[in-house]
Amino acid sequence: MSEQGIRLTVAALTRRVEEIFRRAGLTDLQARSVAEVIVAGERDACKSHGIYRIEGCLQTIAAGKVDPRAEPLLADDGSAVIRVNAKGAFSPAAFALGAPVLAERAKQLGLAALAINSCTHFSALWPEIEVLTEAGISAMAMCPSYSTVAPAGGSEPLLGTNPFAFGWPRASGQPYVFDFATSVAARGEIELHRRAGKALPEGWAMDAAGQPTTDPERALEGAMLPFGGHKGSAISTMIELLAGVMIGDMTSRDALDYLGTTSILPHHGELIIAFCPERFAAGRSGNPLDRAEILFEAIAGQGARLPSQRRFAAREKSLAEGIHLSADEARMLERLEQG
Ligand code: NDP
Ligand code: PYC
Repeated sequence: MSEQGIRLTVAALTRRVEEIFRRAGLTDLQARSVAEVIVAGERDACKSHGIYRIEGCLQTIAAGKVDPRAEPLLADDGSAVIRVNAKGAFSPAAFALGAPVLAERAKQLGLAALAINSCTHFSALWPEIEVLTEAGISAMAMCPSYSTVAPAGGSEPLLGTNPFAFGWPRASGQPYVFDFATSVAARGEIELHRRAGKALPEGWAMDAAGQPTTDPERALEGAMLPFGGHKGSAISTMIELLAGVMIGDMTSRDALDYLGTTSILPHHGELIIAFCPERFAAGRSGNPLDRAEILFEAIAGQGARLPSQRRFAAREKSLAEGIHLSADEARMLERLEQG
């Protein structure tokens, strides 16, 4: 293989990743949905949740902390709260089951929520948000993780990197979507810095003694920092409450106690809240989707970019030219295919 690496179509990479997961014993639904979310990360240049995550998934299966044969179960009583018990499966399979009901219920009632319980969660949240914006629905998604982040003013891991994502549908073109860890950076970024032998930027993490560090190894042993000081710390705490405590699932501390390690993927729940903008506007002046466009144009008019623009540009390139994998990544894929 050339040291330049290889290019694969999205479909070809998805087939290969799906096959790795089938051979690891996942059901068809789990293998397909997990492969799709990982390849979406790679396609959109979100490397922290791309193919490097395959090994973490396989290690979590081997550790018996995710159930490869679990069939998630939907519980729908016709109300605004829809539940999917993942029964120990990977979260994308549970979301795939609940998402169509969530979108339909948000259109019917104006507002609906999907609570996913008992899942192993490793993915970016924007693929889920985009399913809902494609259905004309605005949505937010959030979940705990496991304790790796110190609250603002503290020095010990307690909160997770707790991602938060939001999406707004746009009639023409790509949706407005943001999706970020509530820590300064996703833990996956620290791991990628460690693998590349690169120092972290200042202000990402503390070592185990509570001192600032730019060494990824020491950061992984110590604590990450929330983004925006007390503001990020409060949003992260809200996620622990809504997507942990409120839905009767694990907080990040519970998840770490359950696993006893951060070397495999965390087990907890997820909350997705969906809104129908037209139902909320209820005939008041101005169509909400049209009014949103005025805001987006004003942002772009100042030369600022919208979140996800980088990602959408990467997607267009991947779809046109194929997904580029470095030689090391291509070798990793081959190694995992050989079992
Ligand atoms: P980033 O900081 O890379 O990006 C956060 C968001 O901000 C993105 O929507 C990004 O859009 C946007 N953005 C970045 N720069 C700009 C800019 N200059 N102007 C406007 N918008 C901008 O994300 P994180 O590293 O915090 O998180 C990465 C991923 O990790 C997320 O998808 C998250 O869901 C996932 N994650 C998952 C966890 C889990 O437990 N499952 C835990 C933590 C994180 P763009 O992509 O276009 O740059
Ligand atoms: O990147 O912080 C992270 C993360 C934790 C769990 C899945 N991704």
